[in-house]
Amino acid sequence: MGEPYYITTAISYPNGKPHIGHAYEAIAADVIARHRKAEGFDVRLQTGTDEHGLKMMQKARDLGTTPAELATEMSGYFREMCDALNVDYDVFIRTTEPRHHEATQELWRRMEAKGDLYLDRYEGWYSVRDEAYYDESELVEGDGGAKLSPQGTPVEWTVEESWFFRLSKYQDKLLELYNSGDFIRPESRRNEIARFVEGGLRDLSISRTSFDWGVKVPGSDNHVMYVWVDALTNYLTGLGFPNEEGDYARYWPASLHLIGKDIVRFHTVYWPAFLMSADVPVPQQVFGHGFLLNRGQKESKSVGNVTDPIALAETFGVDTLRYFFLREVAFGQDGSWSPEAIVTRCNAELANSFGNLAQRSLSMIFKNMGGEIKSDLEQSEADAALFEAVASGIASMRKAFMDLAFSDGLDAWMKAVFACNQYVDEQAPWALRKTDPARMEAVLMTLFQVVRDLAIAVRPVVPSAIDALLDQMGVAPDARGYEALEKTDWFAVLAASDYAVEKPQGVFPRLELPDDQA
Ligand code: ME8
Repeated sequence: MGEPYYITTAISYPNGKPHIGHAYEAIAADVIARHRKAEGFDVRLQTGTDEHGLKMMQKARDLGTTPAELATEMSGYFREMCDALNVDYDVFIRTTEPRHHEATQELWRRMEAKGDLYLDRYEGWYSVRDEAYYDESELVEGDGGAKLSPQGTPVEWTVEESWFFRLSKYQDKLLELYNSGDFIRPESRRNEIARFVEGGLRDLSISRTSFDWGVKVPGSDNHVMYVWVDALTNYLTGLGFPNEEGDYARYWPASLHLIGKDIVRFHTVYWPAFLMSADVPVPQQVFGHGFLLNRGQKESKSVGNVTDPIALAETFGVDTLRYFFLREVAFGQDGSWSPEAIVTRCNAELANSFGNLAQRSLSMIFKNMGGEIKSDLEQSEADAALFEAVASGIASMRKAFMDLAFSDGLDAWMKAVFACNQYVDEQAPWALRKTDPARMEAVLMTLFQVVRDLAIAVRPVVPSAIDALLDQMGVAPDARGYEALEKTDWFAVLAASDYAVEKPQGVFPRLELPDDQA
């Protein structure tokens, strides 16, 4: 078994249906997971829903239902979204599960045993929308002088008895963690967090007494834990914590927490401090991705531009959407989408470039060689040069993907596709059919191989379309990982296989803008 690689998404608030930002994060996490699998890692992907807290309680009250019912209904939609987008998670966790209460209470007990918890009175600002406490100095002024959180959400003055966590004690250790490696990415977010922590940390209020929708504090029955204490612990619960054998022993510490930029502070200040206090190793990396905007605008109910990601995938295709998100957005930065941008990008790159290369190569093999794959062929310099160009493009792509630079990686992949299309035009195999059939066969077999390799390389991004393509090429389902890309002699690969080309059918159809969006 390969090296373990445990990746998690944020767990979403199921106070409504999933939006496009949720889809973006889930897709990115799935592409990372599939890519690491292809690279030979033993991958585990976890996602889920974050069901406690005031925000859930208030939403349920507004809807005239209970938070438990609301969570169950909405959590189902998040799971459906993952299935619809081909997000192949290993664990879908809900924080209302009993095993999660146990894990969180155990973490609490360990922090308490360390002497890091004390009872006091909290007086300060709280944003229900962010489920976050803010310092007076962090607040900004909204319309009419209203006080808002730095995220622009309303805050309310809160006074109650509360358990506190000695966050201040961990300031130096946290700074050491940020300086010792790649704990926070991208760099800009690392700097932002380091500045925040250097500015001094106050102890954190970590329990509430004014409502009861949460995990009970051990020994303090009238307190429920602050929702972020319980939410963050989901990453441990999914591995069977507090049982430290089995999955926990294999996969903890997590390799990567993939989250959005708005919740980096929780994951890189509070979470590692809780873990240090409980003597649990901290995760290896937290990556804060950017926000996805709709034509440059935040989606919101008041603007009326909220998009259902499942409907979007139905309109344009799941693979298309996955490719678009990773190709269009520089990972870590904000990105913008629109129907026109999806159609333009995916037609140019998937349909016209790669799709067309695959379709015309396989059609010629099917028509002119009866779909048969041959290996006893003479290689020309042009063939060797193409193999070289494709191998180096794929190597760059893999390197970029290891570094989570998806857009750059796909750019390298696309350049290799261009080289292939140029090769087809220059070699003009259709003209060789009568004049030099042996050469035609060598050209078509060269194309077969580069299409196979380019397909395998991009499979983590567009898995369904590539599987349909590899089926048509007779590539066995268990021969689609990156180990299939290792080779010294290109034609020898064909000799060792029982590939055959079926009547090909395009796997990346040309898209058109739907009438209502044209
Ligand atoms: O924050 N573009 O849940 P959530 C990209 N429950 N990503 C976006 C986005 C957008 N427009 N809007 C939100 C929570 N996200 C907590 C997490 S983890 C222990 C608890 C991202 O449903 C957001 O940054 O508000 C977060 O990573 C994820 O979607 C879930 O957001």
